[in-house]
Amino acid sequence: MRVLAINDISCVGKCSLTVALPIISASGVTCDILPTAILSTHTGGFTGYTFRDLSEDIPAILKHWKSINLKYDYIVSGYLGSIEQIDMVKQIKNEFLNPNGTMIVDPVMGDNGILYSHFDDKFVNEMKGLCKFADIIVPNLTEACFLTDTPFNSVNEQSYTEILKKLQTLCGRPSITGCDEKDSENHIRSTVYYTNEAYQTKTFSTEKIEGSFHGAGDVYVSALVGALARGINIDTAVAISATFTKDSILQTKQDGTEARFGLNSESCMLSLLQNLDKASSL
Ligand code: PXL
Repeated sequence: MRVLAINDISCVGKCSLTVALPIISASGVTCDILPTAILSTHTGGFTGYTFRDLSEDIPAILKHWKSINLKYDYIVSGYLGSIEQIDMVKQIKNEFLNPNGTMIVDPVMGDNGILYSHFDDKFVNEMKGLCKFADIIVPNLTEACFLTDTPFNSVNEQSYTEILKKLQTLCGRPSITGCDEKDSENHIRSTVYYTNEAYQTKTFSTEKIEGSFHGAGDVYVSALVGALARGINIDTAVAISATFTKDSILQTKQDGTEARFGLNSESCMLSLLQNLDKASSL
């Protein structure tokens, strides 16, 4: 299996490609990368970061790849710095995804109800267009709200499946991460998603670790792509990825490192790989 991860390189802060490459590779599949930009740190929680847009380099990279007949089983896109790059991802899907391949779009745009720096309504609109090119989309709750024109502060537990249904107008297999729920004792955090069977909604829940943690979405989608590329079914892949993300958040909280430096997933990797192995031998 060959995966292409399209995302930025944030040199510090453990997100985008510095998370995608180790996790997808460790999952046991080939991961090639297309960097969209190089930043000294990511944009969430740091000021004064550098940002070099790599759009100019991408056409020549793609031309070379075409000349060596590269094709991918999975393409996963993440942080895109401009509308021009959204158009490039559509072109990459058309030219480099195998006919039976899977396109996964993580519509990275915001968190906690607000858009990240550099993004605006026009970008959100274009991102809706990119989601239509995807087989699977993995927005967090904030991004799901922007994609469906739902006011974030109007959302409650009952809204999740409604928003998921609205997302289906953009993509056949949407999911929403970071959905908070309360049961009688614990706060829980869920991923709601559509399975392969049409119109069936499912939920996978873990305990909620209080706090805000940067890069959790990137950790989740990277493990998900790794699991799917290993041939693991969507239900198990969601469960493995959400558990890995929760374990990484817990580790980060225990370590007491600053949220903006990303998740400490490193020590959770062994158990991720064991879970992947177990699931692929079933
Ligand atoms: O984790 C998402 C992400 C990826 N890349 C960059 C970011 C962010 C979120 O802030 O700034 C550059």
